[in-house]
Amino acid sequence: MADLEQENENAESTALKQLKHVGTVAIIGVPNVGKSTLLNNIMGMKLSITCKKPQTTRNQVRGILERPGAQVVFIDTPGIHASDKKLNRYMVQNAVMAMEEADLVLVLSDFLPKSAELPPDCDLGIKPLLSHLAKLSSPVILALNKVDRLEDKRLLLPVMNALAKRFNFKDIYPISALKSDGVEALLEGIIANLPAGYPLFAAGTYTDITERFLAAEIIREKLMSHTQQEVPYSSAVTIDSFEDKREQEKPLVHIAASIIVERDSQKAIVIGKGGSMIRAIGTAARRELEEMLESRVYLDLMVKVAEKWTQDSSMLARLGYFSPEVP
Ligand SMILES: Nc1nc2c(ncn2[C@@H]2O[C@H](COP(=O)(O)OP(=O)(O)OP(=O)(O)O)[C@@H](O)[C@H]2O)c(=O)[nH]1
Ligand SMILES: [Mg+2]
Repeated sequence: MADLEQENENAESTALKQLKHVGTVAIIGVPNVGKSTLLNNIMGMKLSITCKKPQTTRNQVRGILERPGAQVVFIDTPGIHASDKKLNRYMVQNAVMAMEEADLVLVLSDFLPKSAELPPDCDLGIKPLLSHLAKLSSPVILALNKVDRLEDKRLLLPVMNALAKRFNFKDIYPISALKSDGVEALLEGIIANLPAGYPLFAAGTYTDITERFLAAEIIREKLMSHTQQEVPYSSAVTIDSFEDKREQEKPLVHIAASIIVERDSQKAIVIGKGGSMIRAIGTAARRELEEMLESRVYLDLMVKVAEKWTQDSSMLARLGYFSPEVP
C-alpha cells in the first residue's frame, strides 16, 4: 500500500514537472501526400493505415513522442478535399478541428520541383488548405515529402528559397517519410517551436487508439488495397467481438469483424468468386494482426450491406464517424 502511495506521488510529481517543449502538432494536407506514413515513421510503429489510394485516413490518430525535455502529440488527420458526401465532410471537419486546436500545424505536400524556377501559379498542391491556413495563429511548418522521387536534388534549395518568400511558413523541410530522410531534422525544428509546458499525457503513453480500432483499420487497409473504384470509399469495418486469450498457454485472439458496404453489387465484389476476395483480404489482415498482437489470430469476416451509409448521420455515428459539426 505504501509502495502504491509512493508510486502515485511519483506519477503526480512527474505530471507536474514542466518540460521545455510540449504541444500538439496536427499533420495536415490534401489526400495521399504521406501524412500517415510520416506519423508511423516518427513513432517507429504502425498506428495509422496507409494506401496508395487517396482518402485512406478517416479519424484523428494520435502518436505521442517523448524526447528528453519534450512531449509532442502528433495528430494524423484525414486529407482535406472538397466533397458533398457526409462521410467526407466528417473527415474534413475532423482535420480542420485538429488544425484549429493544434499548437503547431505541419503541412505536408508532395510537390516536387521540375526546375529551379518556381512556377508563378504554384500552389504546392495545397489549394484546398489555403483558406483554412490563413485563419491560424499557431506556427505553420511545411514539409515537402517524397523527395526520394526527386531525381535532381539540387532543385530543392532554390525552390525552397522561393517558397519561403511566397508563402508564410515558419520553416520548410524536405523529407521522405517512406525512406526516413530528413525526418529527424524536421522533428528538431518542430520541437524547437513548441513552448514549455506540462505533459499532456502520462509518461510512457504512446497513442490514444485501441488495439480494437487498429484491428478494424488494418482490415480496412487490406480491403482498400484489394478492391478498386468505389468499393474502398463505400466500405467500413466494425469489430463485432474481440476475444483476447493471450494469457493462455497457447495465446490466441479471436476477432469477428464485419465489412459494411453500400450495395449488393459491392458485397459480391468483396466476397469474390467462390469467396476468393474475402479470403485474400482475411489472410492479409490476419498476418498483420498476428504480428501486431504477437499472437495467433482467428479472424471471422462477414460482409453486410447498409444502403447509403456514407450519407446517413446515424449510421455514420454508429460506425464511429461522428462530428457535431456535420449535421
Ligand atoms: N515515394 C514515396 N512515397 C511515399 C512517401 N510517403 C508516403 N508515400 C506513399 O504515398 C501513399 C500515400 O501515403 P499515406 O501515408 O497513406 O498518405 P496520407 O496523406 O495519409 O493519405 P490520406 O489518409 O488518404 O489523406 C502511400 O502509397 C505511401 O507509401 C515518401 O516519402 N516517398
Ligand atoms: Mg492517411
